[in-house]
Amino acid sequence: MKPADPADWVDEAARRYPERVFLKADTGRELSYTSLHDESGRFASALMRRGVRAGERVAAQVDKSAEAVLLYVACLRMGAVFVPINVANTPAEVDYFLRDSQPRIAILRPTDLASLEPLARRAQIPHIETLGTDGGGSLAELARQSGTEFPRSKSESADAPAAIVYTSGTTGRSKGAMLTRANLATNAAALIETWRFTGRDVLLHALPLFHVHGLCAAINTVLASASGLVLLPKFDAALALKHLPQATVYMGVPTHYTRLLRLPKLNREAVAGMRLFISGSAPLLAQTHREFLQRTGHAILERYGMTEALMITSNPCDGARVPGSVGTPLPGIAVRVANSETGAVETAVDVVGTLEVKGPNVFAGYWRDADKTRGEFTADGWFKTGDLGRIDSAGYVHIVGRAKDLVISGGYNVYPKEVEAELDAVPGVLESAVFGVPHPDFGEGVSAAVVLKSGAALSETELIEVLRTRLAAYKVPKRVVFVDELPRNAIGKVQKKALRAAFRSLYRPN
Ligand code: MLC
Ligand code: AMP
Repeated sequence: MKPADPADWVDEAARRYPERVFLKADTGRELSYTSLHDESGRFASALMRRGVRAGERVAAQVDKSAEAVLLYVACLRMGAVFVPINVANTPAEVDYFLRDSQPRIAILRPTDLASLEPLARRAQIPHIETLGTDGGGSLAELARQSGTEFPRSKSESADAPAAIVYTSGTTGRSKGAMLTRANLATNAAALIETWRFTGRDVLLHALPLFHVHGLCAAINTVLASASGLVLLPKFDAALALKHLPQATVYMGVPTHYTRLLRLPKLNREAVAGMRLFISGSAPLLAQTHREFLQRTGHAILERYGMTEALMITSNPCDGARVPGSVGTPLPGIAVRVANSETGAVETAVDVVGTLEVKGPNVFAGYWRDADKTRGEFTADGWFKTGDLGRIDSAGYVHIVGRAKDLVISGGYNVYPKEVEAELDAVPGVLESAVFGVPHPDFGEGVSAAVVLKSGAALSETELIEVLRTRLAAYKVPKRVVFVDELPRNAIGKVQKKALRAAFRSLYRPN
């Protein structure tokens, strides 16, 4: 059966289960599927009153709230392209996203209006509105004054983009991944099947809404299965633990699980009503898997995904959840291993190479960057993930590393190139290398080795402070070490492996 278009998820659920609770916020706010239909309709009407039409971009840098979810749902229903922006991004970063995505409207936090409006004006964005939490902001006001019905365009093509999600790249410049309606629809259907979502499920949502984990894997799966959502403003281990009794499913990054494990009250009783714990976005240590099982009786289900391909593989609900493996490809999706040097496809089991993926989950390309898009696909149309892995005899995928120079900190991707460019621009810095080493909380800690120009006197704190004005806080190195020279190989390439080995214990007191 063809999966329903995202525009129909809400109509369908509101028609069949009008009274069912869609969302409960920790503030006590509650939305039934009928209210979701009506309130998202008002947001769609409000956007249309600002001239937004199907296919046009709606950029949003807003705090997580029920209203932020309504805005996203409104975009899905009217065929507008949702462009979420991380709230941690600095004005310099936001400036780039606004100029690059060319939205019809930018929606900002009320507190950011004064600092960001000039940027949005310079980017020639026709409309700028604000959205606060708990009903604040000019867009929420406009929605209140708008009707619940809006003119529906003819059904959108399945290949039309539904969202552009920015992801940094090895070149240092972020690229917008265009996710189509079919990407969203088929991935939600595959996850419902694999994770056995039903209308009786309630997902405890503590992830940000500006990445595919919290937006697509979480919200879309709930919408497409007409299940429920308990929405927390952000991850806080104690708050999450408090709300677990209202939920049946939890999705998180490994840092969520290690932080939950630090709470003495996490035990079998605390998770008595839970059906499933899911982890992704970064490697889950087998040790975390084991500890969680011991404390709660739940084997965390690990899955693997990326912005350009949504969710790709998953361990099963029924069947072996193998610690250290990300499971098998989701229904309709194929994964293969290619030789990292030659690109030749490896057919033998357990051979390590670059993982490639093909299926209806794979994005339509990078926004306004056809060259970059071409470079990420093989000649026979497979998407090159840049992850290194092997497939075992049972068909389970094991990720063993990355071909791409990337640090994953607390589930956020940090591309060293972007951080190095900012470090190298600081007067007094000769050159730098950014790398990741084990970090007890974030999995990997973003770290920098810096060579100063002769005579320059810069401290670690000073460098970190400069970077904080340029980059989102999660990208800023937690530690900067000064070295006389960077380790290089015979052809002059910086040896990150040597840096990782030398500074392996940077965050581990010996
Ligand atoms: C916050 N900080 C981080 C950080 N998150 N630093 C490094 N890495 C991170 N991930 C900074 C804060 O700005 C703050 O800086 C300091 O660290 C301490 O903050 P905190 O209060 O401890 O952080 P917290 O707000 O609790 O955030 C931690 C977190 C969050 C793990 C809850 O990072 C998070 O929600 N991560 C999930 C990311 C995610 O959704 N990824 C999915 C990508 S999609 P200071 O110095 O100002 O105090 C994807 C595809 C897929 O990957 O497969 O899913
Ligand atoms: P992003 O580009 O932010 O969407 O991040 C995608 C990347 O996160 C992938 O290419 C992987 O490197 C990594 N990733 C996602 N899930 C997992 C996982 N379960 N285990 C290891 N790495 C993961």
